[in-house]
Amino acid sequence: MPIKIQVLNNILEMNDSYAAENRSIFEANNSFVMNMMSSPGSGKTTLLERTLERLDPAKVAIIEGDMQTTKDAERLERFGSQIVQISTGNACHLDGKMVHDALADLDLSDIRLLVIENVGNLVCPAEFRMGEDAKVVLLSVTEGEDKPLKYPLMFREAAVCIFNKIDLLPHLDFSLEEARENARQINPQLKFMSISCKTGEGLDQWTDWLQTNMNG
Ligand SMILES: Nc1nc2c(ncn2[C@@H]2O[C@H](COP(=O)(O)OP(=O)(O)O)[C@@H](O)[C@H]2O)c(=O)[nH]1
Ligand SMILES: [Mg+2]
Repeated sequence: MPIKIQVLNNILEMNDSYAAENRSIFEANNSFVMNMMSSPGSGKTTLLERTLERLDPAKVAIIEGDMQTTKDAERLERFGSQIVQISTGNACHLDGKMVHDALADLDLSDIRLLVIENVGNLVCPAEFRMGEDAKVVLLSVTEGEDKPLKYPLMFREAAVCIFNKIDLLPHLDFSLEEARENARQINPQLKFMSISCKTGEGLDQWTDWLQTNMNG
């Protein structure tokens, strides 16, 4: 086997063993764990703000992944949920070990929902499992309908695809139907939601989905 491929396999195998350990910690605490992924600026942190306004913050914990700065964690601090920041430096994604290390700083015993906000990027985050129950991909309607076809792995791995910023649709040529069709080609099982973090449209469906999983 070529050496480069061997090395990559070893990295992914090591990642998977951390992911399995994380998984057993999540199960032992009965925490539903969601890995939130998107391009930078699609609205992950804003959706978390809207989510924390609607759920009991004592039951929610957050792991914030960013290459630089603690800005997102600072935006969420006011809700009072447990938050751990992971600064990835040059790494473009979170991985199983980073999440495993972050778990040392969280008490999951009362946590029904752990949200991991991944580094903003439609490519690498999809490749690294962290032991989560579900991957959620956000796509802002400003990004274009073709993104599921251009970045298929992320859409294949996701359980839910959220189209955000639908308040902007009147100003754009974006077709929700075309975007859904493109994503369905990649992943026929994908569940879709269309939301606006600005107007609140669609957020009930989102929090219903979360609550069903938190109680499950
Ligand atoms: N118009 C509009 N702007 C939004 C919406 N959601 C987020 N934004 C804005 O998009 C920008 C990036 O949001 P942020 O949550 O930081 O994205 P992240 O990088 O994915 O965490 C911010 O200026 C938000 O106010 C939305 O539903 N509608
Ligand atoms: Mg963010």
